[in-house]
Amino acid sequence: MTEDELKVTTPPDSAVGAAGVTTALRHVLREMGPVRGAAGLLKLNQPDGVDCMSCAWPDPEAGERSHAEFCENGAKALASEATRKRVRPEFFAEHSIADLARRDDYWLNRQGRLTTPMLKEAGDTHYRPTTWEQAFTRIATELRSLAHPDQAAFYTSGRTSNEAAFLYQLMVRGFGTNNLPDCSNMCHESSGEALGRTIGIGKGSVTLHDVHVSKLIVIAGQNAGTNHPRMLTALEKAKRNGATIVSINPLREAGLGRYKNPQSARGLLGRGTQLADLHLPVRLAGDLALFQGLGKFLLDAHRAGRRTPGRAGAIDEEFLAQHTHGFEDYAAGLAATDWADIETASGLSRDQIEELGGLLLASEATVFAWAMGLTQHRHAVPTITEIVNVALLQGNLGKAGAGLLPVRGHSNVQGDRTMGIYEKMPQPFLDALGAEFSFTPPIEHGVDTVNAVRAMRDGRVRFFMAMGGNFVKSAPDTAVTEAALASCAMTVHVATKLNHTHLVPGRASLLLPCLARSDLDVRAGGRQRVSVEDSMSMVHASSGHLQPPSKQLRSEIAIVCGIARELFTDSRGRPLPGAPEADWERLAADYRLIRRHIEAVVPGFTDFEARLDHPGGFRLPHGPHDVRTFDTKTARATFSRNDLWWPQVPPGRLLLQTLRSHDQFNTTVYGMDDRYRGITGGRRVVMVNKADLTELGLADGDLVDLVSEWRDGSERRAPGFRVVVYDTPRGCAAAYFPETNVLVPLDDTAIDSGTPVYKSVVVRLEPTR
Ligand SMILES: Nc1nc2c(c(=O)[nH]1)N[C@H]1C(S)=C(S)[C@@H](COP(=O)(O)OP(=O)(O)OC[C@H]3O[C@@H](n4cnc5c(=O)[nH]c(N)nc54)[C@H](O)[C@@H]3O)O[C@H]1N2
Ligand SMILES: Nc1nc2c(c(=O)[nH]1)N[C@H]1C(S)=C(S)[C@@H](COP(=O)(O)OP(=O)(O)OC[C@H]3O[C@@H](n4cnc5c(=O)[nH]c(N)nc54)[C@H](O)[C@@H]3O)O[C@H]1N2
Ligand code: SF4
Ligand SMILES: [Mo]
Repeated sequence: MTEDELKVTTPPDSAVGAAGVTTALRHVLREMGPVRGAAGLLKLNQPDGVDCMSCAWPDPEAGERSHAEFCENGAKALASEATRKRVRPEFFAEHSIADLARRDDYWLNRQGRLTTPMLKEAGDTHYRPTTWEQAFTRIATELRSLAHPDQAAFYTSGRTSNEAAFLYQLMVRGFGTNNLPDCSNMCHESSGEALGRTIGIGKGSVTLHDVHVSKLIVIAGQNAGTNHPRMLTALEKAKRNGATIVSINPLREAGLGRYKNPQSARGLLGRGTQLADLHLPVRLAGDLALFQGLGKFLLDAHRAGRRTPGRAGAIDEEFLAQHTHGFEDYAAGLAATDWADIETASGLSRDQIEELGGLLLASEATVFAWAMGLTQHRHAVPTITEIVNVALLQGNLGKAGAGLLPVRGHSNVQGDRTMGIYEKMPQPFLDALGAEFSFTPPIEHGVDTVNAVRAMRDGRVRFFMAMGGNFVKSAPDTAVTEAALASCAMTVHVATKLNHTHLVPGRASLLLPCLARSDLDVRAGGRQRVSVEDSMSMVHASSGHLQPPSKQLRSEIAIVCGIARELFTDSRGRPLPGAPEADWERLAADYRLIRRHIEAVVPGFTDFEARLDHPGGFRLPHGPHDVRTFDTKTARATFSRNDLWWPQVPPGRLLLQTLRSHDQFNTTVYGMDDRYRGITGGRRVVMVNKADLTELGLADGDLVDLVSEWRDGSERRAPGFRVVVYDTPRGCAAAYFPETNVLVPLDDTAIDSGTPVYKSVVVRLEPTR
């Protein structure tokens, strides 16, 4: 793809419609062909079918689903996963690792599904085929050779099923470490941290029904039209029930403009439904200020005697008295905060903020939704606690149509956490795990993603295993992360498709191909299903049904069991002293046995197997939502007092956010078109406000290098980006991830969550020489 093919047009003001349907079908036909394609699509998100592997948006009640219960990006994800193309051993014989490492993610992904376990030993230039038994022995030998279990780290990406995740963390803890970094560390960690300390549970409180009956839905820092497309259907339903919708975003994302529902003739042919009633073009990282402004507005309105329908005043004094702690301190903090600072930090006028304040005042039940636009900033945790503050003020928690909704990314990232994929899992979980499998799990906290990179870089971690994901491309500071990974004695990758991380091997490296979610999974105990948990704590079954790409593939579960058996048992299959007591072979043959263990260890899974039979699954308990109980120190929801902070950008510099286009799933690039932003045919673009460009002496179409400047004086460069004039607030710019990850300093992380600061990188634009 050359930059000459890059085309920029005015972004459309509507989303989906017929263009979404044709794009989806084109991908499916090209990758899967008509028969396999139709079989795949008809089972996607159906109660007896496959849970969509793309995002974590929930499905409607089983009885309310249509025959085509998926979106364009779900179809693209399926096409990419269930493609008929194959990467066979001959491919690796033909291409050296160094040769493949020069290809981009788009090319790598298009080569197809991995088919054979591959091994690279020290000195090898190529991956070569190996057997599963050799692979397992090789891994176990390497792990046993480490001086301490903490010299190994085990990453998880969020597509892994509950069952695989549960066994994986059991294996890791059985080995003796809590080094379980995951994609969540780079994603909603800030939300988990903020919610954990304020409402006592790190998960969102909202159900799909709440969205449907909400009066006001505030969506901050989320591009739903691209990243959670079926959220638009839920918003359309809310809208028909009378909801008002507000978008808080530096960009005017097309998804919250007019929505053309592909499942109705009106949507396909007509003008569609206008979703957002109000758009607040907040400055990058300005949401803390904005929500403080909203808090001030509500308190002033309350003092002035104004009322929210159904309440005695603008705020819900009864809820505050019964359920919260720390209000006085919070209010004192707000009183000391200046409107002038709020305006500077947010880039919004007081009038604009008060317009949203007025909507809050008029709403009986408000939902607050957010995603990466809020979580990937230095002050992400305090920012999200300010959303909680505003929600608490009006009692918008634990009642129909209201609540807090961090919209998760990967389809099972929330479930993986529930299953124990967490470097600092609470002690009661570890105790239950130890009791169930008669061993003593390690208690010292492990490394998160950024700390895993640091530990590899510094030689403290020498073994790295990844259950899915594309670690070197998704982590920050690409050059540092690559060097860190390459310094390991062994890297192990369980994956469906080839990506760049597999081409940055340690001294030895294993590439283990696994079944994907849409693949039929038949084990000794018969056809298997797995379970997943979505953004709204709904746990349900997923059963693959497509013919797998190769007979050699194993499920993630079978792979974990294979390694664990080698690591923990003697030649007769008897547990070694101190190892978890588990029958790894039987667990790999019949996943119901895994679910029985989950039931015994993880709260909320009573009667797991039977409840999984229920079409649509079941919901895990959520204290604040269900009964207004809060598992905090004071047993109340906690207000937070935060200093107003926002990033200072030196003159001549811009604040850059790195985000997704409409044609990718994280590091998997499906194509070159960001249709909703009017940018097609290329990805090396940087979107900049017109006035900033003029001031910088640049023009639309210029070719520039992006150079990030960090506070320690270090600089990082991403060369050759085409400038695109775009509607974004002054001082703010945007470019796609993962091309821009080279610019993000490893040590630039959010306070208290450790999430890389992917959405506010200080950069200068230098004309490319
Ligand atoms: N098709 C598709 N679906 C996906 C993914 C994918 O890559 N492709 N990825 C999945 C994953 S893992 C995740 S985590 C989610 C991500 O879903 P999103 O969070 O929607 O993803 P981003 O593209 O990072 O978009 C961030 C949005 O926040 C806005 N924003 C950036 N900074 C700020 C800010 O400071 N304040 C405010 N108010 N807004 C800001 C941006 O303009 C953009 O609209 O999507 C999931 N679903
Ligand atoms: N600059 C910047 N960086 C970011 C972000 C950002 O907004 N900006 N977002 C961050 C976020 S929110 C996230 S979640 C991370 C994502 O980080 P990761 O989860 O590490 O990355 P993905 O691109 O989702 O991983 C894709 C790979 O997973 C493998 N895979 C796919 N399906 C399966 C499966 O079923 N099983 C197995 N074993 N493997 C599979 C394939 O090999 C594929 O190449 O990136 C983060 N990085
Ligand atoms: S909204 Fe997300 S989970 Fe639903 S079909 Fe689309 S990509 Fe899949
Ligand atoms: Mo994510």
